[in-house]
Amino acid sequence: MISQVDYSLYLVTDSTEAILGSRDLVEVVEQALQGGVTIVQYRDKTSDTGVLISTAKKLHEKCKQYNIPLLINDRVDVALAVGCEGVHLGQDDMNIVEARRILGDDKIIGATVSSIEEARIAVERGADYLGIGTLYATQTKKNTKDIIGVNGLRNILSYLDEAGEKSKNVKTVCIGGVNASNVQRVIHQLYAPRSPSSKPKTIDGVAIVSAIVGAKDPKSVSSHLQHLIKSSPPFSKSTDPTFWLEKNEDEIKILVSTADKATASVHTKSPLSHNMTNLVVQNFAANVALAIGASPIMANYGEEASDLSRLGGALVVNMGTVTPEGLLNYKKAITVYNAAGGPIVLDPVGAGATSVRRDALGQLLGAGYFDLIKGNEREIMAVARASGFTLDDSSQQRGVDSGDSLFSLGQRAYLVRRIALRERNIVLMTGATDVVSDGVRTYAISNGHAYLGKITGSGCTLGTTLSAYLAVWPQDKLHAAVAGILHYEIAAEYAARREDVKGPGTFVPAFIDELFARGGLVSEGKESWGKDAK
Ligand code: 3NM
Ligand code: MG
Repeated sequence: MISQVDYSLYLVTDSTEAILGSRDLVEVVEQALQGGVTIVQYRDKTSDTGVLISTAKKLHEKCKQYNIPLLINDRVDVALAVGCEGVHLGQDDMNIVEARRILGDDKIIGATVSSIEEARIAVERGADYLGIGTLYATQTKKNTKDIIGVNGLRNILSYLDEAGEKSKNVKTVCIGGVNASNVQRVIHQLYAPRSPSSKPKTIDGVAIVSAIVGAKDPKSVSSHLQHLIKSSPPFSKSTDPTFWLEKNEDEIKILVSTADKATASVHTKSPLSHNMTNLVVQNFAANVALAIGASPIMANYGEEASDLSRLGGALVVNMGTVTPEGLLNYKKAITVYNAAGGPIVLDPVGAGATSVRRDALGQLLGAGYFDLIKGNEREIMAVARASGFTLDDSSQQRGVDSGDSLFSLGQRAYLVRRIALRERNIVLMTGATDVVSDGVRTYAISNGHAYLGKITGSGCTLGTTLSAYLAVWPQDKLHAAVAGILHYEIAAEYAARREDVKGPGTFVPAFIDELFARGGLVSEGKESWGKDAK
């Protein structure tokens, strides 16, 4: 029995007024069983032992009908009395070793853990599975020890992956705030290989209380959740990357021809570029979007996102002038775009500059999936930290300007690739040479012009440009990004070469003209780009 347990949709019950209300728990659980939950934990922190046993017996009868295991939270005695399949033990409950002695090897014993150390001990003591949390803050359990987020979970999973056979094989579920709006993204983000070829340890299931027990229709919610768990999220449309560029002329030719096609597509399809951007660049970003053939809307109010997300365009979240209210608006928009599968570009402007911005970045990374994250070196370093990497550099970003590079091209490429692999997206680090990667293929592009560093909003409007490219070229988001970068940077080169351009001021209008003129002509600049990176 134990080896075949399906942990994928793990229902944890709750009998409180706030969640169960006046309904009958056994009926609610039966509906969830009909909807497809794969394992049930009876969790009741307040009832007397007699009530616990009689309810558990009824639940066990129902579960047996559906061939689904029933576990009891905390109470080894209740599990014994009922003869159900096992127990779930919190950190303050009976020691796993003692519970095992009482229950025997055939019963399932699960343990709540929220750190690597707790995970190590639970595995050592013989837990069959770990309930890892708290993923997100939840009304259901207010006295949780730590909110560890996707990063904390990933760290525990990587630890288990590398700490020997026993921990590699232990089953895992995540718990805390999981619901239909985030379940696919959470599972997607918890798949975090260390290198392109490695198969990481993945989460075996999601444990859910309120989203099922508190639902009006637990059956349909469970079956919807089951469907979401089994299918890939709407934003993961692109094909799996399969190679890694080493100065490959054929690949460069493909990129050039793709870039031309994608550029033409932006013109013909005129995708919506929904910008939630900072006060400084709104006008410029709208002009750039128009010049490349996209259809811009500057809409910072989150409530507008659900209508806009249905129009086949893409969203830019640019946190250049972030406020608490702005952050709430971004989160709303991110949730609806993720659900609709519309691409999102995150531009973490000045993310390393203040603790407010670092915190905002952490919150955004926890709130959704970003198809592409772009930033200068300091910003991408802040992203790396927020994504759970430890960097030994301590330099403090001053403004939103990029500053001097601290790293070699190879180091920058390595960092970008690692973040992309972890976040399962595209990461672009801009600079004199831009490095862009999907975690497997990594390209370095040396186009552009120094004037781009002398005007405001050149990074932000590149984000706007990339959103349009992602919207029209979802089949390969990395190629879409490369196409957008080339369009943008080759236009800058042509603009800077114009006789009437004398400096940054005259560069801006010339640049907009060249962005407009370069539609479909990316291949003209090909002799000057395509350097590869490792
Ligand atoms: N244990 P919901 S969080 C029972 O972190 C429980 O160990 C947690 O409820 C932990 O799915 C939690 O309604 C409640 O957010 C999860
Ligand atoms: Mg407990």
